[in-house]
Amino acid sequence: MATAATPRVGIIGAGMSGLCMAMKLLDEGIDSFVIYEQADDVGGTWRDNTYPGLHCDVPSPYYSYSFLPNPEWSRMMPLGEEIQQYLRRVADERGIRRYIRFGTEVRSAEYRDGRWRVTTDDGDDEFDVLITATGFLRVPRYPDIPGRDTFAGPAFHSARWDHSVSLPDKRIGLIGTGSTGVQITAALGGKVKQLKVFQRTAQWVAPWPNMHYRPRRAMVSRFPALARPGYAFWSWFVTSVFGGAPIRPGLARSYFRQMCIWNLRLSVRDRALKKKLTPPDEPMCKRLVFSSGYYAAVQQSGVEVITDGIDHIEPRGVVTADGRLHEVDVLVFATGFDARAYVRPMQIIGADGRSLDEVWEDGPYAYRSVAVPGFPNLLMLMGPHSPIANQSLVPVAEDQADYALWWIEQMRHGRVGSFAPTEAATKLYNESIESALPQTIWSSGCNSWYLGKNGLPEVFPWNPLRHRELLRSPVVADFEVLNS
Ligand code: N01
Repeated sequence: MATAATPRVGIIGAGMSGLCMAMKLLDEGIDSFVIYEQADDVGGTWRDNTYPGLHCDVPSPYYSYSFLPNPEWSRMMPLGEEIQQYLRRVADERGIRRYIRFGTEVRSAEYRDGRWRVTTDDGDDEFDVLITATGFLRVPRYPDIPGRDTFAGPAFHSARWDHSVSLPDKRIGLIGTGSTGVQITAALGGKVKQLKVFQRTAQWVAPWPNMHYRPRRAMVSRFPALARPGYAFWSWFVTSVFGGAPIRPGLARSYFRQMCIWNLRLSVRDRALKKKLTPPDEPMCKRLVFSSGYYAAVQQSGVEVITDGIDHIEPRGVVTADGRLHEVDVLVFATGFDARAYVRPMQIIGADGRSLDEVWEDGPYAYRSVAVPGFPNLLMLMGPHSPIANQSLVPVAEDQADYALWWIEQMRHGRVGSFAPTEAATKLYNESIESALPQTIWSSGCNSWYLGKNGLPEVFPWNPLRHRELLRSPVVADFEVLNS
């Protein structure tokens, strides 16, 4: 139960990270919190994305909270709907729903007189600590293609899938070949009347068979401890191999490189198609795509990969630069997200009246991905430069939530009234990030959503384990701390 000194905590977002924060608070006996959720269900990205073929390309044993294994995974790579079911179950079983204000969008939050005043359409509320858990790929990015709105048929973003549209009898135009476009193509190729894939830049695709998990499912249901070795193995594999390969040359990088090259060579016979599908950049420069069905799908009859640039969209379909009209019945934009939106368009206003928009004018930055100078008692989950590249975000959220909890505990025990990272410590941290980034493969010359305004990737340039180390022991000297 909360004591008189227990801070009130406002959490924005009931996705994977917001739920994690709630569980950490409840485990410490802190129930003085409110979660704001603009939608009517938990789940965040796994609630919003429902496109055909949706799954997570991180092995399922490692895509669950370390303290709550999920015996229900049916495959090596979890299906989107299974992740959503898992998160729903977590919210139910841990009694989190009663703390959530569903259908309540936070318009703004302002730090005034030592507290955060949160404004929603339902009114204002005040908190000692504000935690943003809004994810980072949340705001759909629609392509800036002339005539986009003139298309006569159904047209929607991959993250806003219109399930009222029946697909098998349709000609579908799919714009975008990132992780999402590849998953949609693998699911629909050969199963719809026509699939026209508009590819601006080819992607390297690593094969990864998605095996079924039924035997394990039965066993883990009976003996949850059996999930631990799987979690430990995949934790090691994902952080060391996926985590190490992009940041330095070596065995892991060569392994993925060769895997992608041979996957294309062996899977695609037609030379013209192979040429079309050969990316101009190094494997892993863009976020690596994993799929064992993509190359087979693009070779199905009725599937065409179109590499001529898109000139415009008209009511009947897509017109490419060569003047050809590609007639389609449905248009899908798998064109990604505004990865720099973070909490925005919400207005967050700090102690000196400056908004996060103003402070982040040249690009989002943070102290160790979790805090921003001038914004006392604000903590971010999945903030700028979090280790998000081909990683499981669940342990990242856990580390960041533990860090937030540490500060909340200091407040609860009266040791701290307010805290915010200093400008100097934040500058030093971001300078070290900037000097490490050019050595990563993400900076090797490609266009990707990792890249920020200055052309440098906005990801964590070291092994994800270092992120854990950075958060494990808070450096109080890096903060301006006021006692209550
Ligand atoms: O988006 P993207 P995504 N005209 O930005 C193209 C996560 N995720 O939704 O490469 C034509 O990667 C663009 O072309 P180009 C994961 O972190 C995870 O696919 O810029 N094309 C590109 O092909 C992933 O990285 C899972 O030249 C245009 C595509 O659209 C992130 O989400 C599954 C265009 C956008 O690719 C984003 O993936 C799915 C235009 N005007 C997603 N504008 C997991 O399994 C853009 N494009 C965990």
